[in-house]
Amino acid sequence: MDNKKRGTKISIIGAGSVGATTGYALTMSGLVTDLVLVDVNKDKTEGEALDLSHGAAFIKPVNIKAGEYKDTQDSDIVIVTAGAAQKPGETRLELVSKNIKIFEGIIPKVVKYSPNSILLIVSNPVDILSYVAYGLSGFPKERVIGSGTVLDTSRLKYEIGKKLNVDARDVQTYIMGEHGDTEFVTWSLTNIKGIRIDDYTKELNYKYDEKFRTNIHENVKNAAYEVINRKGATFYAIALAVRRIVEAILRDEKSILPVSTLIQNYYGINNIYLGVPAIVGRNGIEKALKVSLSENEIKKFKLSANTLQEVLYKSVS
Ligand code: 6V0
Repeated sequence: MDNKKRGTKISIIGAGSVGATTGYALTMSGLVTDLVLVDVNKDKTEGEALDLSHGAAFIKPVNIKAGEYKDTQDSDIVIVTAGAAQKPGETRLELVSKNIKIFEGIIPKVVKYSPNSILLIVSNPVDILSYVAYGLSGFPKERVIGSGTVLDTSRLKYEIGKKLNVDARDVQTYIMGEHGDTEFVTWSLTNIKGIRIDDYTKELNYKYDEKFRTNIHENVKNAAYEVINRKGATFYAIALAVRRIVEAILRDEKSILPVSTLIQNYYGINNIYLGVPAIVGRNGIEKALKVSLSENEIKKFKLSANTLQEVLYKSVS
């Protein structure tokens, strides 16, 4: 594969568990014609590229390469999953200074070769690093997207679906705020395919009370810890979440996804990246949507913003 773009090109910086699994999800999606993996660990990256390439007989053609930054030239989307991952017991926010340094090395090189790309940030803490990438890249805010609470929202739909014995895809709801410990459930917006959750649970005789809500929120908030404690990392579900965001972009779907985006004048919060429902299409974030939250949810949103602002302030000052 030369560097010239022929079809749809995606580069993934960081070919660890999340990067490689995202590559796998993308090769199966049929959305991509060129996939480039870049990582400081060359052997692993070459191994991943070969392993992915050997699926050639079962997928639509994709040129897959373990490369250098020059090979990422003219990417449509550059996904960043590089960096230190959470160790058991470590919070996402504890990763911040290590990963900011790594981003200072990565983002300028990405921008040099793909000045018109969309940056999709996945490394944690994803809201902070999306903001850092926004600053380092000089890209407009529309073209720097964090995976935000897309994964957490899927976990929430799974939990509610399991409790109410209904298809997770019929659960309409969001986790908003930080992808991390201060994230919260927008119960006030939650419905089952348009039916308010309190009506739905009443109709089907489920108890919908504070205990129900707290239980689900705790399970979602602690989901990553539960997986990391058992298998060391989470990667399948995030890879599908990333694939979903990529799909919305490449197909110009105008889908509403709770990605991390620059917050401006949102319940009095400004200049921070946080997960909020946004319209995602070929231009990236087409619009961050201001949703009506309850008093309690607004408080939680502000707490999430303040927590991240403090971390950001400490790590850049
Ligand atoms: P991993 O398996 O350790 O992979 C990280 C990769 O980054 C390794 O292969 C490293 O060699 C590589 N790397 C380190 N420094 C550089 C550099 N300067 N340039 C290029 N590559 C580099 O971690 P894993 O894949 O499990 O996680 C990656 C990141 O994704 C972590 O920050 C996780 O916390 C984060 N996740 C984010 C999620 C989300 O919802 N946003 C979900 C899961 C994980």
